[in-house]
Order: sequence, then C-alpha cells, then structure tokens
Amino acid sequence: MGGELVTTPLFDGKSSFISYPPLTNIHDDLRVELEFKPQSAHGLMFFSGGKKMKVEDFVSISMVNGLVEFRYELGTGQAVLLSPEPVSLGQWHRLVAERVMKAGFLQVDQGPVERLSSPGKAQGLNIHTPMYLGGVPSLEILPKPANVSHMFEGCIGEVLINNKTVDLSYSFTESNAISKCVDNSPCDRRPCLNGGDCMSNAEYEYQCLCKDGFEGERCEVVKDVCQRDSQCLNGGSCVEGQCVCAPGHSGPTCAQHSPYQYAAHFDNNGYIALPKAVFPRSAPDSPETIELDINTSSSEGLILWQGVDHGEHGKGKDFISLGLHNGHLVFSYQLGSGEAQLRSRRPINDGQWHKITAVRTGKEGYIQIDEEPALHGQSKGKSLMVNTKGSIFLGGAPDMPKLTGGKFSTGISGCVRTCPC
Ligand SMILES: [Ca+2]
Repeated sequence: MGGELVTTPLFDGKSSFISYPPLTNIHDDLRVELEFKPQSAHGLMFFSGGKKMKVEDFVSISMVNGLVEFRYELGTGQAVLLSPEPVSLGQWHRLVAERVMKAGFLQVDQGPVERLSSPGKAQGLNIHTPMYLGGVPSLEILPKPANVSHMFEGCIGEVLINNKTVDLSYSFTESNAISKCVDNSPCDRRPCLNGGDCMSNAEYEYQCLCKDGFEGERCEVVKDVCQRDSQCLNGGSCVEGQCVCAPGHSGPTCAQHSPYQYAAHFDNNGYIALPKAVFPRSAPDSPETIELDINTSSSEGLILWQGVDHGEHGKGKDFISLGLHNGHLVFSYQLGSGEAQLRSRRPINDGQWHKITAVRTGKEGYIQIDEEPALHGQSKGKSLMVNTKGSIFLGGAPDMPKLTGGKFSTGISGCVRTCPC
C-alpha cells in the first residue's frame, strides 16, 4: 500500500484488491459485516473461493445494479440474496451477510433481513483461496457461476468476520492500487449509533447528540437503569444495567402490570413477558393453541416467542414462535429434529386487525388468518415434544438475537390482544 498506512482503503474498480489469508472456522457458519461507500453500481467487494473443480464452493458479496448481492455455493447449488432497495452511491452503508449451514441472511443498513437457503444436500463451505476485498488479482480466480464482471469502486471501512474485526492495514498478504479514502465530513461514516444525530464541528471532529437512554462518544452505551435487582420492581432482576421483568410485568423498571388477558401496544423495543404457565405444554397428541388478534404495520419482527430461558443462547434449541417476514405471518417451531415454518398466503401488516390462530399437535401444525382456510405443515424428524423452559415473550423480547438464536433482531410495532379463549 505504498509508503503510507491506509486504514480505510479506496478501490479503483479496475486493478485494486487486498488479499488476506484464507478464512478458517467458516465451514458451518460465516458472518461478514462490512462497511462500504460505493462509487459505482457494480463491483465485487468480497470473495473467498474453494478448490477448482466441477462445482467450486465460494462466497461473494457484490454491488449489482446498485443492489447488494450475497451469493454462496456449498456444492449443490447457489443461494443468491439481494437487498430489496438500491444503496445510495457516495455514502457509507453497512451490510451483514451470514450463512448458517445452508441458511442465508442479508441485511443492509436498517433494511429488512432477506433470507434464503441454498438448495441440495451440501451444508459446508470449503474454502481454499485467500480472502479478497474490493477485487481479485486475476479474473481466472473467480468461478464462472459467481457471475462477476466488475471490481469494486469505492471505500471499504470496518470489516468483521464471525464477529472479529479484520485488521485491514496490517494483516493483508498482498495488495494493489489502493489509495486512501477521503470523506467530505467526519459525519459521512455515520459514527453516531442508536439514532444519535451527528454534528461536524471541525475538519476531523464530530459530536454525537444521543437519543434518550443512550450515552457515550458514539451513543454506543445503553444507559443503565439499574445496578441491583431491588431497583427493578415486581420481582424483576437487573441484568447488565437493564431490568428483565418477571412474567406479567413490563416497562424499563417493570412498573407496569400486564395481566394475562390484555391488549398491548408495542414499539420496536417493547415486550411483555408471560409465565410459561399461561401456555402449558400438553401431551404430544393433544393440540396446543395460540389465539390472538394483531394490528401492525411492521414487515419484520417477533410477535411471540418461547424457547430457552433468558440469558441462554437459543441457537439450535427448541422453540415455538410467531413472527412477521415481509409482512407475512410465519408460525415456526423446532422440536429438536427439524424446523417447521408455516407462512401466511397474504401479508397481514396492513394496519387492520387480524385474528390469528396457530395450532400445533406434535409435528403437525396449522395457521388460520381471520376466516381464511387453514394452512397446514409439519416439522421433520421424529421429535414430537417442544422442550421449551423459558418465559413467553410477546411483541418482542430482551436480547433478541441471542435469545432467538439469530432468528429475530426486532420486535413489532403495533397492537396485540389476546382473545378471551
Ligand atoms: Ca462444500
């Protein structure tokens, strides 16, 4: 990179690239977070390939027609995920591209999470080439099915692989035609988190005006509302400065009572915890029924969740959930040997009240929206019982990515009421 240390590289869209040692520990899952400022609507930002053979494993992240494309091949067919909206050129964005076995996820900025699984039996990613950023030294390196025609033109900022920051300027093995990225204002990088406003007050300085409840130079710190359990009311406990309410209570200090039959309004961060007793586990052959009315305009988010206890990691564990994906209701459950996913035919996020009935009997399940015909499905494998120990969360949940094993990152906005059933 010449004589000067470049911490934020600028790629020229032609011969620029930086390479790093081949990725390791990514066979089962790979999560790439990348901060980028594109100058052109096309170009390869990230590539990692396998051995040259008939079908070559690879992962690529590109700009295609102004959209972000996340593409991977595990051996039996590609998954190609696209951001729903084009990203603005000349501005900083952040993408998260993740695959867990065959299941892929892509989110750009605060947009919806796109989901798609790769086809066929292959589950593992087998990587042999270096990891490339911004381009490759020769097009020969790229497998044809990756469908790459341009290299990336623009800047790449922070890069995280499986939650670890890549040291862009020291850990590379090779680089070509890299220069230094220049921003007009220090606010261009969007340094203020959690909805904070950025003010630029000198050439290299910025100041964040944080929203209520956040503090720190970049508004990265969630203000503590408690230091000890006694500051959380009604039997709530203090976990890392935030009250985790006992079932039947809600609010920052758990002051609100939430009886079991209720109507509640949620914003993105709100939720209600109910004791698991309101939703008793029944014998494998008798039906379990969830009935509720919902009125929401959210396209993504968690409506109801029961899985592991709060504080445990939910990845791979049994759960039962109702959520929204692209506005469609998704009833999902995992009994230990495979997940069932039932998706409503129509979106339900039209700001009108809808009656939802979700019923599970062993592996079999169905959902019914209003008076429409029921939609049936079943989970794979032999397991019949859902082994869930935790509280039931409605409208959202604390620490959602951890609790739900990455299935949900937001709650819903809107109203939920239980019917008198
Ligand atoms: Ca493979």
